[in-house]
Amino acid sequence: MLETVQGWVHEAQHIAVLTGAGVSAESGVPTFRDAQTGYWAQFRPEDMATEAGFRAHPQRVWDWYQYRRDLLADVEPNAGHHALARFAQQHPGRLTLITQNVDGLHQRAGNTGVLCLHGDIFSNRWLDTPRPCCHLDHAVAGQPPHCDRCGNLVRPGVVWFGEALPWATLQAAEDAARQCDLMLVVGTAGAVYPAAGLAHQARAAGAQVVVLNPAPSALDDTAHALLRGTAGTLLPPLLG
Ligand code: BV8
Repeated sequence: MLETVQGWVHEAQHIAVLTGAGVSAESGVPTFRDAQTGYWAQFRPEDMATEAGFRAHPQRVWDWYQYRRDLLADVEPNAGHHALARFAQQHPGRLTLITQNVDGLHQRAGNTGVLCLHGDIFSNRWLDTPRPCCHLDHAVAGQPPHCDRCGNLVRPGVVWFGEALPWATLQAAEDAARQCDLMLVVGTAGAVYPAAGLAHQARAAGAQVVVLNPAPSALDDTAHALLRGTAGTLLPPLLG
């Protein structure tokens, strides 16, 4: 099956790649659901990655993001990230990279123009619409940092559950899904929407869909081919 998909990659004029947390697993980054270990095992990520969760427990949620940021400080992009970046550099305009990940590892591997559906864990923004008194660079240190004039809290610049994805990014991702002739779905459980819906859109628009995952996923039924394996072992031979 790998040889067949290599042939599809060779023939495809426009490849859309949708990645999830699994593509960073071989860098040592726990996947979104595996990240809950130790102290954090008692909390559900779906509850913490929400505005309501942050408003109810600002210091807990802020500390959770700091914990994840600290984990990311010591990791490097893996062979899967590098294979995607190399292909994009060698074939300008043929690959659109769409990621659900907030870890920045695709960009650190050299991919540019990454469509980051769920934001960037290393960015911050105000929780409430900032007033003139709110200067992010003057936010008073704390867990979380906040405006010392009006108490506005600083929050991570990611898309929480229940929040809209950045409109232009989602539109670009949907355009790529509908216009590609091959979609590679790499390292995602396919449980989070509207991101997971991109695989369905690609399939419906006539693209060949390939799922790369060591385990079954909710998107397996969209696939014309399933490659059971890890991103770090499959992407280098697949993309050359
Ligand atoms: C929204 C940032 C509406 C935060 C994240 C239908 C349509 C629209 C919405 C919904 C819908 N149904 C439900 C919803 C609501 C919700 C949703 O999808 N809920 C789920 C839980 C059912 N969606 C939303 O709320 C979205 N917003 O729809 O807003 C709206 C519109 C207008 C106005 C207002 C509102 C927002 C969703 C974004 C949430 N934010 N991240 C943060 O990181 O803290 S999502 C977060 O979870 C990640 O970013 C990632 O996207 C997701 C985790 O998924 P995966 O990446 O798949 O990771 P997971 O750990 O689950 O799986 C890892 C996989 O890797 C596994 O399959 C494993 O086998 C594989 N693997 C392991 N090792 C490897 C590997 N694969 C390859 N190689 C390996 N080595």
